[in-house]
Amino acid sequence: MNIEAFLHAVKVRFNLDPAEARVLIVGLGVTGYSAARFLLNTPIRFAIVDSRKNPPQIDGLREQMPDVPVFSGGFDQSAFDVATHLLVSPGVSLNEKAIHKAMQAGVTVISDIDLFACATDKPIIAITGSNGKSTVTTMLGDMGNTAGFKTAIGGNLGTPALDLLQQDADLYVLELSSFQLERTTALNAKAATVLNLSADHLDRHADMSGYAQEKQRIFRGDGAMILNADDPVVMDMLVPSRSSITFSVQHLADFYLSRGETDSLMQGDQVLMSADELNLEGDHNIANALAALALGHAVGMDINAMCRALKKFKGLPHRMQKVAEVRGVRWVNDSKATNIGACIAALQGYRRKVILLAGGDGKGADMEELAPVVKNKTKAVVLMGKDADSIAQALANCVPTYFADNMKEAVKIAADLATPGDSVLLSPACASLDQYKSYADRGNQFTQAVLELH
Ligand code: UMA
Ligand code: ADP
Repeated sequence: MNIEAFLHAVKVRFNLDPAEARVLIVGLGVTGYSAARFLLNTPIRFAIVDSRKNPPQIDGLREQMPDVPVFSGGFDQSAFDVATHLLVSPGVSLNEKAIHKAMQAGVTVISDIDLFACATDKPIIAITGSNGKSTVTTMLGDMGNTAGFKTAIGGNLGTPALDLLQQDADLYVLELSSFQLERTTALNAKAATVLNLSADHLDRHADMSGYAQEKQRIFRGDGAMILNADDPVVMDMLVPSRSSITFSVQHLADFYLSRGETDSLMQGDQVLMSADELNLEGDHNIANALAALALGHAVGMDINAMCRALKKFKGLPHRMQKVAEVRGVRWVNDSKATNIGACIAALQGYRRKVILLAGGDGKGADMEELAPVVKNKTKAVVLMGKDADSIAQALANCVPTYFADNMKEAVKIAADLATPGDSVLLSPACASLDQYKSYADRGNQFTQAVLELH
């Protein structure tokens, strides 16, 4: 990193002058810790606050930077009182009283993504949307590396953006959540997309339009806008004066799916590859591939190299992942379906009715939206977790519903209901944290329970 250029950028962008600024990092998860490691190599003074008594990264931090002040076990007002800038982690709501008060007093809120954007002059591809972010981000990593760009991928995907700067990359691909975007102003991605929009995180955002507005912030700057022509809310974000590329699985677009004897991925009138060559289930994954092609094209990746990478792409774990076939029943792990849109996309891919395992924390979404597709595509639903009762109410009169206390029980109920030729799909439409450590833990417990059926 060129430190002079970085300090100049944060001064211009955020009036952040090391001589006077005091940055308070709010949250000591992986984001807060990465920000602390980054700021330690600059002259900027900072402290950290976390509401948890034992924040996850406290031991590493105390060992690596014993002199940095850390306030834990609450949002200590005295820490906020002296701050000129707050770097707020994505897991912390901006509606927190201490943050709200600081903002009203004129303190500037920034994000780790802002610091990242000020620290690099390399091209950035930025990806958001309700579903498909991780898949498209990972596809682009493979495509970029195949096309000869040293490509680093991260953000909401897992590796915090600032840690990516340690890699010697020519191109950065960032998956960004609405929480990250909500507090980011400095990003000027060379290519950015909102893949799709469906209800999610309505426990944190006031309503769908507030959620869409946060997502739209990914287009700040003057880079290419990559837009899903099948999603009217996304298409409304088009700024006519900007360069834009569309993708669609329903009709003609810059990158689109042509249906025929063999379905093909197309760019204009050029056939790029057949849809069968993509080793992934469902139209939603074809949409993801088209979005990735459009994003790669916007930053100058070779189209043939991108297609080569797509043909090798095997998908990510916990997303429509076949776990086993037991006594003629196919078991599929889609634990990453943490919202309604993902569950609907999963169900729509099936021709024959499935047994669905769902439930968890619905995050305030209206589960009635699931009813039509559940009616058409499932023969029974097994529900678990915090919102099992309210989902059952929303699905009343659609199909028989069953309740399970845990994953093992849910798998047992589904196994009793299934007959050879059936599929059992874990696609919960809910977050996992009410009963599991993470969506991956939920998916692993599912896999384990299925394997024990043998
Ligand atoms: N927390 C507190 N008090 C605090 C700080 C955090 O209780 O003072 C809680 C939060 O409410 C949250 C948890 O701690 O439940 C983690 O929050 P965090 O901001 O410390 O999270 P990080 O460890 O920094 O991880 C974040 C993203 N997490 C969230 O947005 C909740 C990670 O996305 C991301 O991979 C990481 O930054 C690197 O960029 C995870 C995620 O679940 C995978 N994202 C959501 C999603 O994909 O739906 C948005
Ligand atoms: P994200 O990072 O946005 O959560 P993932 O690629 O991890 O996206 O996929 C999350 C869930 O959404 C999985 O259940 C997956 O099958 C589903 N999914 C992936 N792409 C799409 C899409 N374009 N539209 C709807 N659902 C999708």
